[in-house]
Amino acid sequence: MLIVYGKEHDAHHCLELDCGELIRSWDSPERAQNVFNSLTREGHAVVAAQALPHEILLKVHDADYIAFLQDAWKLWVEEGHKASAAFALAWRARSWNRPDRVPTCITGKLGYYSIGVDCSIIEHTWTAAEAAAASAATAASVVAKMKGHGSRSDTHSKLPRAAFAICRPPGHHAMRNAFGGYCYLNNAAVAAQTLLSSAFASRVFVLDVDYHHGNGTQDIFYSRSDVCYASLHADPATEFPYFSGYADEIGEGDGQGYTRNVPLPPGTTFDVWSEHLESCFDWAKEKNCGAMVVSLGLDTYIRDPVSTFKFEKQDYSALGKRLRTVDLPTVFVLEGGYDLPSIGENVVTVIHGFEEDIRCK
Ligand code: Q9C
Ligand code: ZN
Repeated sequence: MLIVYGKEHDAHHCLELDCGELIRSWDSPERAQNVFNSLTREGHAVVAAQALPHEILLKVHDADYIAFLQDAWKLWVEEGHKASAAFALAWRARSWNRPDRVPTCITGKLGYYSIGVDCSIIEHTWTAAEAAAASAATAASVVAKMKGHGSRSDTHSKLPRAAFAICRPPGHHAMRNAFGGYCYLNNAAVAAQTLLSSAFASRVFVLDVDYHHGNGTQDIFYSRSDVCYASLHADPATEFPYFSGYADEIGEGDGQGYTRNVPLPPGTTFDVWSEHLESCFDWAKEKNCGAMVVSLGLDTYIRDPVSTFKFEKQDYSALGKRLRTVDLPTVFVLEGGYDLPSIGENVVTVIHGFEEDIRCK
């Protein structure tokens, strides 16, 4: 499978407030390096990302939010802050509702444009986030341009019509106008929008298999019917992002019925999870999507340090196989997954499950 990767993520490793302690973020550069090493060791070809088309970015994020991300580090330094990570200090409470008031100082803006303190902004955050989104856009463009009959496969190479973007920082928690959950730009949304804007598909299925609910992807497409968003994840009553991902969130306006949430209890195994995955496929089938974007988080793994789900190694092969039978042109986008010894291997297992019948011949 064609892999898209950019090294620019390396310089982004921010601080995170985790269980009351300030730590180096679980989202480390080694995560993406491991995925890159595992995929290249298996012989998958790698291309560099092309420049990110900002007209695509501005279809999924607000212009003032993008300007904030680009300027945040400069403002932090200009205001005389010495700390190496820019953190917010306050957020609007529920009854404190003045969205028209945008703070002019950086600490105020950080609260206005974020969802929490589990990540921060450092000097190279924008560069890394832009490169990750560019990788997602490039992977989507590649899939849209692949040769082959109809929409299904590249008949020349016999490989499925698919590409994999090694995105870091991840994206699915990034909302239209807020960062958080290690995410700044929503890479999966950029991929979906690229498939739509290139007129490759008129509706895209975004399937989110990360351990956490993709509140950002849901937010961006909540009132649109050209994207179907389905997510299986840990129950937000007890897990990040806490305020989004309940089963009764189904979309609104034109988007009503185009969002599906499956919250699952701590300790969920693949057997139980995959039954609910089937229900997501049944749900999506009627909607006539022309392409699929998979938000691939590996934090469902039993040894993942931030999660409670109990996926085993072979489950990732079964997942890959099942994704293939959906039979849609597919863009994979890397989301979470924090167990360094396994993340690369588990990604490879998904991809090889997806390509299995071809690779065995
Ligand atoms: N004690 C993604 O997987 N909190 N983001 C973890 C664990 C933040 C995860 C704290 C979870 C965000 C893309
Ligand atoms: Zn996650």
